[in-house]
Amino acid sequence: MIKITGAKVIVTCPGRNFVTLKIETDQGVYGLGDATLNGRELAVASYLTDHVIPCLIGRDAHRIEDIWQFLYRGAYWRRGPVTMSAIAAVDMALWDIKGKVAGLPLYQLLGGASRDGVMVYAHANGVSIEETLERAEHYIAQGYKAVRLQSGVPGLKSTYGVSKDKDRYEPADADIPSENLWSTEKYLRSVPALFEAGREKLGWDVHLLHDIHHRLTPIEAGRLGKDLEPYRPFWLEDATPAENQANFRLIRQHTTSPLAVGEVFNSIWDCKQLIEEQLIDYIRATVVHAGGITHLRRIAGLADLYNVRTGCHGATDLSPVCMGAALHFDLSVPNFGVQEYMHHTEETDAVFPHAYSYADGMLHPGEAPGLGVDIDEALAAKYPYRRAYLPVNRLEDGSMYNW
Ligand code: GCO
Ligand code: MG
Repeated sequence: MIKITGAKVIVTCPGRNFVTLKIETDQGVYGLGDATLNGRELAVASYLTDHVIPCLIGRDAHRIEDIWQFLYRGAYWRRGPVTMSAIAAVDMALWDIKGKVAGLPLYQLLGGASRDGVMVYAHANGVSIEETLERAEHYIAQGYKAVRLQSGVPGLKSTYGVSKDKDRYEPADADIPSENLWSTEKYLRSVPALFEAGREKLGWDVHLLHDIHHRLTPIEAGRLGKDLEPYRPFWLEDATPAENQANFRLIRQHTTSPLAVGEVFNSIWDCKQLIEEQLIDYIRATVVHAGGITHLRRIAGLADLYNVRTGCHGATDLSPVCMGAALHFDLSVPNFGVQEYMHHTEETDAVFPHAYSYADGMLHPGEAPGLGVDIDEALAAKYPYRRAYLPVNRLEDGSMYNW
C-alpha cells in the first residue's frame, strides 16, 4: 500500500493556461496529471479541489482501476468533459506514481514498446497556399513524415487554425470569445486547390492531413472527401459535429478518404457506434479529455477490433504532462496511428521539464520512471491564470455557426 496523503491543483499560464493535479504519498513519491480543459479551466480545478481530492486522501495509490471506478461508476453524474478531465488527471497521476515506485517508464507497465518511436504530424499553416506549403517544406526538412495543411480561405478575413505565429497556433486568444466569419462555399472551393498544390510541391512520400473543425454537414463532407481522394489524404478530421454518430454513415457512403474524429470526446460512449460500424479510421480521443490512460486504453481496445487506429489530439492546450502520458500510450498500444504534435512555448517547457524528445519525425517518451514530466512549482507561480477563450463562428449573414 502506498497511501495518498495530499493532493493539490496548480493553475499556471506560461503563455497559455494549464491545470495540473499533483498527488502526494506517504512514501515521498508524487504523481502529476493534466486537467486542462481549454476555456473552462477553473471548472475542472474546482471539480478536483472541491469534490475529488477530499475523497482521495487515505486511499491506496496503487489501486488505479478501483479509484477510476470509484470516481466514474460511484458518482451519480457520469461523463462530460469536466468530470472526465478531472478523472483523467487523477488517473495520470496514479500511473505516474506507479511508474516511479516501479522505477520504470510508464510504457513498460503498459506492456512495453510496440514500436521504436511515435510518428507525429506537424502543423503547416499560412494565409496563402504558397505560405502553407513553405511551412510544410520546413517541417519535412526537419524529418517530419506527416504534416497537416491548413490555409486561409480566399474571401474570408480569418480562418481558424491559421495563425500569425508560424511555429504554433494559440487559438484561445481573447478574454471574451472573438468572432470569425465562415462560408462553407468558399471553404469547399479552397481545400482541393491546397491539396493539389501540396502533392505537386511536396510529392507523395509525406502524409498530408487536414482538419475541418466540425464546419461541414455530412453531405458536404462527403463531397470534400471525394474531391480530395486523388491526393490521398492521410485523414480528414472532424468533418461534422459528432453528437449524432450516425451522421458519419452519410459521409462514408460517399468517400474513401479516411476519417478522424474525437478530440472533443470524453468517453467510449461518444465513439461506440462510430467504431463498431467502422464509420471512422482514426479515433482522436486523448488522455486528458477521455478519462486518462485507463479509459483511453479501453477505447483503443474496442477500436482495435474494428481496424480503427489512434490519433491522439496534441495541440498546445494539452500540457506537457498530457503529452508525456500520450506518448507512453502511443508507444505501447498495438493500433497506434499517429500523434499530433505542436511544440509548446519555451516558458511552458521550462515550467514542465520533460523526458520526451523529438528526432526524425518521431517522438519518444524517454526512459525516466513514470510519465517523465515534472513541474517547477516556483516558476509556475510566476504565471497567474488569465481567462482565455477560443473564437466562435458566424455565417456571413450573422447566424451563429458550429464551433
Ligand atoms: C487540433 C485542434 C485544435 C483545437 C484546440 C482546442 O486538431 O489541433 O482542432 O486546434 O481546436 O486544441 O482546444
Ligand atoms: Mg482538430
